[in-house]
Amino acid sequence: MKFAALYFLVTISSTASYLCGTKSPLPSATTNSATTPATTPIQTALPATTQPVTTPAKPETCKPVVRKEWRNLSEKEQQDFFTAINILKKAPSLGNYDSRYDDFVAIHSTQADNIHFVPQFLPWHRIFLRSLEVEMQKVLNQPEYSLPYWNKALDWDAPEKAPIWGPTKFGGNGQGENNCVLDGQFANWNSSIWTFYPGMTNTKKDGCLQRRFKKRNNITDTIFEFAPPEEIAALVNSSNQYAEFSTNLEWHLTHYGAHGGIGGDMGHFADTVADPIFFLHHNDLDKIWFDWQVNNNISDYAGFDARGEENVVANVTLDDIMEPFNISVGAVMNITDLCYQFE
Ligand SMILES: [Cu+2]
Repeated sequence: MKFAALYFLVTISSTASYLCGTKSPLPSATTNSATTPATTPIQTALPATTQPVTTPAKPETCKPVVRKEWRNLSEKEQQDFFTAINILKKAPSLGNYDSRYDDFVAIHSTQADNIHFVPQFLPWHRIFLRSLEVEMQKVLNQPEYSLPYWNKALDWDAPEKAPIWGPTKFGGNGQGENNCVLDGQFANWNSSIWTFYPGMTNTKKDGCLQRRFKKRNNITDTIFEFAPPEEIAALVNSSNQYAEFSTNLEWHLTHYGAHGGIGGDMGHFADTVADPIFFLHHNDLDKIWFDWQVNNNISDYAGFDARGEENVVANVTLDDIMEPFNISVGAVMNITDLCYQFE
C-alpha cells in the first residue's frame, strides 16, 4: 500500500460489446459478484463486491471507430463527450453505486491491485476504456462514437494551458479547502469514493470532484511538466520486449505525471477514475502502446510482478482472463478486434 501511494504522488518532485458487433442486440445488464481468482495473497485480500459489468457480446465483423486527439474533434464531438459522461453520471448504477459512471470508478478501484505493477496493466486498461466507449455509444445512440485521447506531449511544458481545460470544457484546478472543481462541464459533481484497496478503509466518502494541480515553479494553477514528444518517442523505442516496455510505460512521466500533476482524484491510486480526464489520459497511453505494438510485436505479452519488494517474473499468458470483464488478454491485443483504431 505504501508502494501504491508512492506510485502517483511522490514521483514528480522528484462488459458490453467491447468487441465488434454493431448488429448484435444491446447486451443485457447483469451484475455478478466479483469472483476474483484467488491466485495470490493480494488477490484474496480483495473484498468481494458487486461488479457492475455488462455481458460481453460475441465478436462479429465491425467498422472500427476512429479515436481522435481532443483538439481534432469538432465542437460538437467535444460536447458529445461531456453529454455522454453526464448522462452516465445521472444514470442508475448496475451495482450498488451512485451512478452508472461511478460503476466505472468502482470497477477500477476494486481491481486496482490486480492491474498495476503487473503485465495486465496495459490490456486491462484497454478493455476498461473500450467498455466505457461502448456505454457512451449507447447513451448517445451513436454507434460511431469514439473516445478521444489527450496527446499530453503537445502540452508538456505547460499542461494547464491545454485546450481541454476551461469553463466550457473540463474546467480547471480545484478550489477552496477541499480542492473542489467548480467550473467546467463537471462542475459541482459529487464524487463518491470507494476504497477497496487492501489496507485502506473500505468505506464510501461523499465529496466533490477534486483537483489539486501540482505547481510548476511554484506558480498557482500551473501543472508540473509532462514528458515532451521526444521522450515519448524514446519510450516507444525503449525496448522491443513487452515485459520491459510495459514497465517502462507504467513508470514513465507520461503516466504518473498526469495522475500526480492534476492531483486530487486523479492522484488517487485506486479511485482515479472519479475524474473523467482519466479516460483521455489513459487513451493516450493506449495509443502509445499501440504505436509500440505496430513497431514491434502485436501479441507479445509477458512481464514482471512488481507488487512485492522485488520484481519477479510473472507467470502470464494470452489466455489469462481479465476480471471482471471475463475476456482474455489475447482478445484485446489487436485494437481492430475491439472495433476501434487511432486516427
Ligand atoms: Cu489504473
